Amino acid sequence: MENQERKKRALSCIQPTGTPTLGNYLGALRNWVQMQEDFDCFFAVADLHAITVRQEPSKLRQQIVEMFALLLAIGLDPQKSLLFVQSHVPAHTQLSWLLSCNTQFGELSRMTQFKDKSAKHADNINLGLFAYPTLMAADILLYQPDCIPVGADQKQHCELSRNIAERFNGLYGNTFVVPEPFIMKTGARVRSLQDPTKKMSKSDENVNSFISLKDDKDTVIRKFRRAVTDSEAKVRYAEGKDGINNLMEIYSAITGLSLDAIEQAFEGKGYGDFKTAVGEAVANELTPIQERMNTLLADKAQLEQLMRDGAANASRVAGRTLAKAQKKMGFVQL
Ligand code: ATP
Ligand code: LTN
Repeated sequence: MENQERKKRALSCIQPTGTPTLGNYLGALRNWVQMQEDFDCFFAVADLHAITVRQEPSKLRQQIVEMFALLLAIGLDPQKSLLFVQSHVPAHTQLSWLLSCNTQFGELSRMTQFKDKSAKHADNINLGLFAYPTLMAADILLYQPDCIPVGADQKQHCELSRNIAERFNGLYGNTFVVPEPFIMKTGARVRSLQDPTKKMSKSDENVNSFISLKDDKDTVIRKFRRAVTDSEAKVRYAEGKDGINNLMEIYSAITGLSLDAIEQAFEGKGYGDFKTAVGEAVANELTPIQERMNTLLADKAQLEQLMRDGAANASRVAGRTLAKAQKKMGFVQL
């Protein structure tokens, strides 16, 4: 309707590489659930991005299904948000080629994730790893979103997507909405429990450094109890207390309490009590998600149907943008 304001559109994706961590949940996934109330949302499992590093096919297949189930289990509702798997919508790879020809080698060389991953996988620095940001730009621009909710580490890729969109619009005429990255504050950067100067990452070799969304209650509490802290033994947020700051931020993100309120609540108590409280709060948040996930995974036919519906709806939107970009660049439309 003309006088009814169009809801702003949001899009984000998550890679099905390993089991997501508490970092992925607080930094990305949980915000998506809140956003679906106010935005017209598109969320995808970025399986094509996952193969920029070597994946075992049978494991990848399972992780894609599990990640899709997780999106549903955390509370994303297919009636409110469009949920799909990236590889089910061929327009992503098609647009990515058009965008590749409008992206400079120098720009891609500056991406810190490319540098990090090249160092980490020195035996497989493939073209896909280098071109990753152009595929990500295609994921985004196909759906003409206004904003991209992501963790802080994806800001550089989002900026590049904006630059690509602006350049394309400038060269060929207005084609893409230029989206804003949307970085949530609390829990925006959850850190490793073993080395709080690093981000919590599911690909860390030390399993005690991260909370997997599949960890059971005892494991969650045990990992928090082992978290690296400092020797002050005082629950307060301050410079140089990275470990405690991280635990306070996690606790705040889960309970909604402010950092001040947490300091007050744990006044005079040691780190042991605090770590147990954080562990319990996190475990209580994760248990119902794990239960829903198990129910969903038990009905593969229903999951596949939801994937099919998502792919069909996403393809309609993406196909329109792809056709527009092809036409503007001079391809012959049949
Ligand atoms: P990998 O360990 O394989 O590099 P990852 O754990 O960093 O992966 P991604 O799949 O790259 O996770 O990220 C999915 C989303 O989760 C992104 O939006 C990212 O910004 C966010 N995210 C990942 N790790 C964290 C973290 N520690 N804190 C907050 N957000 C995070
Ligand atoms: N690169 C992102 C995942 C990703 C994404 C996207 C995020 C792929 N395509 C589009 C937002 C929008 C990551 O590694 N977290």
